[in-house]
Amino acid sequence: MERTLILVKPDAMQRGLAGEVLSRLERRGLRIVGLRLLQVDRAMAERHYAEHVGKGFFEGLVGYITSSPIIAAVLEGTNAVAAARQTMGSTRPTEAAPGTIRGDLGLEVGRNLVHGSDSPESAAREIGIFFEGMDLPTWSRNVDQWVFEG
Ligand code: DAT
Ligand code: MG
Repeated sequence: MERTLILVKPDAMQRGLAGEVLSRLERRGLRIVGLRLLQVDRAMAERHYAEHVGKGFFEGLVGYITSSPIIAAVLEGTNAVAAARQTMGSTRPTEAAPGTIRGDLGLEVGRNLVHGSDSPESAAREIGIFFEGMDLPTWSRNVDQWVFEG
């Protein structure tokens, strides 16, 4: 079982698409095990996007991700990282397949609605940033029914 860190980015929040974004991932079969509404500050943005520090689009990216409250979620399921990225679609919405979140709902790379971790290692690092010190619940699978264990 794998976990991934999802962010519902400011454009999705401002357009009233938070439920749509989470719903598509949830309907895929990923379960919510962590959820918060928060406003990211510059320090948190730099930590989260450390791999992009110094790139041409970095300042725009920080300005964007800090521009309104966002939702951070931890989703869990089989191959959660790859499954979420597939449901999100390619980074550039105009290259994302129809049927994906970005392919159906976006146009601009700088307004691409959603973040998803790119590897299990990134997921662990990013969950540590957004859910530091927080207990996440455990679900177990009982045949075809998900059972809450506390
Ligand atoms: P992803 O979000 O698909 O993992 P990424 O990690 O390469 O993509 O980049 C992080 C975010 O930065 C991406 O969602 C949108 C923005 N971004 C990436 N490349 C960009 C570019 N060439 N111009 C503007 N924004 C860009
Ligand atoms: Mg990325």
